[in-house]
Amino acid sequence: MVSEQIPVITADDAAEMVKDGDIIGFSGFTPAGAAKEIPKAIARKATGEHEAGRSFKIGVVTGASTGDSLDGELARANAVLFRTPYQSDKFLRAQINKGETHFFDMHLSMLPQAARYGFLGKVKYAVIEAASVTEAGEIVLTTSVGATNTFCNIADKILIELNDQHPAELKGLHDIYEPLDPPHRREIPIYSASERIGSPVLKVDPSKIAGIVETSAPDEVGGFKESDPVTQKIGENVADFLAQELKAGRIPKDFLPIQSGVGNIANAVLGALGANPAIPAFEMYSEVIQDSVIGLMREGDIKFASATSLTLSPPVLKEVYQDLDFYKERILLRPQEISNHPEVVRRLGIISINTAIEADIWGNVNSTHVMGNNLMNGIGGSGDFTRNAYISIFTCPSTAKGGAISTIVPMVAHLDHSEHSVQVIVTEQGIADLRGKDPIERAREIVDKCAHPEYRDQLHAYFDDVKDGHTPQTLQTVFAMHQAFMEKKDMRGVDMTGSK
Ligand code: 0RQ
Repeated sequence: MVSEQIPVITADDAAEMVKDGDIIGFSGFTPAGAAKEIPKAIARKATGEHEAGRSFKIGVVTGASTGDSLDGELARANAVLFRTPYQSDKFLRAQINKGETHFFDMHLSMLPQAARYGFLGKVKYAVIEAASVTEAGEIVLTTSVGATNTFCNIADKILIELNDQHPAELKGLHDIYEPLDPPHRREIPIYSASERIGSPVLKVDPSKIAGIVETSAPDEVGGFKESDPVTQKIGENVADFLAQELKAGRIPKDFLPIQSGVGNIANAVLGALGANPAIPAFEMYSEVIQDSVIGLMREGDIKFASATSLTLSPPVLKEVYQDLDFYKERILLRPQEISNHPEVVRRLGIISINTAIEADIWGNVNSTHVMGNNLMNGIGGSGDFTRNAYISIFTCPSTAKGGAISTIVPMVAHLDHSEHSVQVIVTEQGIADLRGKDPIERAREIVDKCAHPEYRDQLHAYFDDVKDGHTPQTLQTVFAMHQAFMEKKDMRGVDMTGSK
């Protein structure tokens, strides 16, 4: 027991407090540090309420995606009224794409301030995971910070999952700092990736803690696929490009901090950066620390990593906990408002590397919607970094679905990152450097360097002989390749010459 005032309760007791329509801020940025037992209990309550003929849905606000115990369970119980800012759960995604759950896609750095400003409605409960809690309300968080600090500050009540999978020695891994709101905001005083500006503990008003649920549930982080020849080649291309920039003196010789997205391509890119002898040991100022970072840290290729979550598969997290002193000197977890802060990204000169679903020949990128309609995950932190990066890079395989989709298209079917923010596109075919190029020069660069050879002629046919305008778009045919995929499941062989 923490104190007489803070009761230890069951997850079902906690769920009982939650009412239909409540908005809840849950901890979690990826499955790392996500609440698990209380959302499962809320899902059980929702099912019971629905069986009794009563409505029961809650607003679910988190740091980013979470694990199956949160998004999966609540979606299967049909208990999600709205969801923001990011998700990657297949059940929830299906509900969102059927129009059964409202989802609004937000830049992750902006979620905490939007919650503080009241833009998301009144947050009733913060439901968070902790490694330890004191009577005075000092909380050591677990494998992520995300927006947990903000949720605790603005919620009426706090419910804590005290998880004994995480050692008390985690204290010192986190750096909790929340900016003042306008018109009183000052600069975020971070001048290097490893700079500490806040507190190792999250301080909350202990009278707001409505109860503690004791748990032992591990983070629900899946493993990674071994990189295949395509992701391997993308990684090598990114590393070659950065080595070339270094040699040309366009990147300082000490190198710059790296931000890297999540997933298999991101893992392969980091591996390739570590393996390239021309690239010196570097720092990361990113949002997610994945398995590959830990290996590279061990080998001395990564000197320091600042992020908001430690998204590690169970065996790698175990390795980190067994040698926590080593990693605590090299890893720092910050609130997502700070890890992704545009001001800091611009100041530190971060090289951003994120993944596209598709890119167009002008340099616009779609990161979120398949064929323009169906949400995949969300924009995540990719916009926070891309728009403010020293060099912004997007990677993707040149084709999807066995070659039937070209990821290089005449115009993206949904826009997340515009041509004004995207500087470099990399596929397994090559590197398109868009800096200082006009639209036609960019189109040639992207098609010739990044498109799959099977699609190059038809893409050239779209713009080669069109002389009309600065960006010679032809609206009648701009989505002909997408249309062909919708009709016959293949973008190959589409006649784009009709555009002339
Ligand atoms: O589907 O497995 O059913 O075939 O999309 O594609 O190539 O496995 O790549 O897992 O890295 O995901 C952009 C979604 C890429 C992700 C995205 C299909 C493809 C496959 C996945 P299948 P891959 P990844 C940090 C920064 C946005 C947020 C972000 C993402 C599936 O990286 O969500 O960057 N990014 N956040 O077949 C139709 C196309 C397609 C396509 C791929 N053009 N058309 N389907 N697919 N291209 C994260 C955070 O902020 C926490």
